[in-house]
Amino acid sequence: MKEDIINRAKDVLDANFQEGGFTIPSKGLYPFQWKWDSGFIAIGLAHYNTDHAKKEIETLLNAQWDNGFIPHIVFHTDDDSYFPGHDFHRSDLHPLSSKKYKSTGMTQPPVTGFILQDMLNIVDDKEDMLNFIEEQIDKVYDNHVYFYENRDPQNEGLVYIYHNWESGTDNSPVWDDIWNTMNPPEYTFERKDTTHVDASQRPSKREYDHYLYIIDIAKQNNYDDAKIAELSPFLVQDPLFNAMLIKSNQALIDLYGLIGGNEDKIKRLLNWQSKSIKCFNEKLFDSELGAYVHYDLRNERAIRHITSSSFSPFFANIPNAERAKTLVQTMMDKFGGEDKYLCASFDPTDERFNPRKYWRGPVWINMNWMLYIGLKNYGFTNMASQIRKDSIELIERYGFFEYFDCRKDTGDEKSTGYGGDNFSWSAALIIDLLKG
Ligand code: 2M8
Repeated sequence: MKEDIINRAKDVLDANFQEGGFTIPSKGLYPFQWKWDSGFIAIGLAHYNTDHAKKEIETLLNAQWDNGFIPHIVFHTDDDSYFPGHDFHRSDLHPLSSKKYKSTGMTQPPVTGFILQDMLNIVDDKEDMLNFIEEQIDKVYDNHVYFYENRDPQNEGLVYIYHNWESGTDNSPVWDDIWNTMNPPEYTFERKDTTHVDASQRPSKREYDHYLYIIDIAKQNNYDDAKIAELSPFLVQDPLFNAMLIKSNQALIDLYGLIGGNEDKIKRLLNWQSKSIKCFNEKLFDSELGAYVHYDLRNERAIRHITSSSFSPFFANIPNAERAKTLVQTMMDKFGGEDKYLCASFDPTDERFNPRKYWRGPVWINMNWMLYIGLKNYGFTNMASQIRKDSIELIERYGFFEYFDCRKDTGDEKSTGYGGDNFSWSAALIIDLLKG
């Protein structure tokens, strides 16, 4: 059974691998290279095709801008089956954007640091991988410099995102609080996602109006970070994004240590690290909810809802032992129970929860993978095993879908997985969970 899933997962990844040396997340729905997808995909590939794993990271980092920024989508090909495409995003407006690759002008969670470290841990030929890492690591470091220098206007050690697409958790109910502060124009455009996936599983047209409007503001200012910090109606310190930055900081410290030299970089990383962890704990923990939450920097207030991102600090070793216990208790109370698969992406007890709609409730394999590792490292073995088991069961039951209903009994015999099928990171991370 285990070997069968691994082989099927490899088939999914191989079918999604493109001539240009990168893997699309899912045929039809997502026809380009996405930043954090590529990272997760490289982990799966590292288990059986090191060359492809390296290529995946190389092609992503090749699209880096001269200011260290790494975009969230790299448009390697002209494909009009996705909206909004490069002609809407117009990365060329930024003076330091890549001249070679068209991309978006926004980013995604900074996974690349910890991905390089994971790749090294997975492969047999450590020397070869360490050479590869040595070639690439400064690009990842420069990306962290970009974040700390441009995305932290109050110099707190916490970086902001200026668009919900930067979070990766696109239509999380958390963003509803921000949409309530905005009134964007009605855009006329042709949705492409809903030709691939039923509209009930995707964001609404009105949500897309908000998404496009924020991009328009950034474009009017040529994607200038200082202007965005001043003007964007969306400016959020996201626990998931910052946890990934902290996890990647640590990976860079460890990897530079292995490579040798680079004392200045290590020192700088260590400074960021202690400041970031301290502020993360002071600012983003909500003791009444017993969980980490998002902070709306534009409107200076916490967004008090629990999501799977609330638990992401486990992954980056952020909570102390006592707080970790509180956090796991919250997870059990709100997201756990015999009738549910772990871990819903949004609090199932919250009225905004929707079990089948994208990031408003469904289980996602990348979040489960991260929570599994975090909980295991903290010694919460039962909870970690449960997450691993549930992830495998979901894939066995439904296939390599993008997301899944967390209810074990949906009352509907015809229920399936949701979103895109043959979804790359679901395949890649199941390989890692099964081999790990
Ligand atoms: C989803 O996001 C894209 C926009 O970036 C979309 O809906 O068109 C998200 O789930 C995101 O986290 C993911 O990276 C991307 C590709 O899988 O799809």
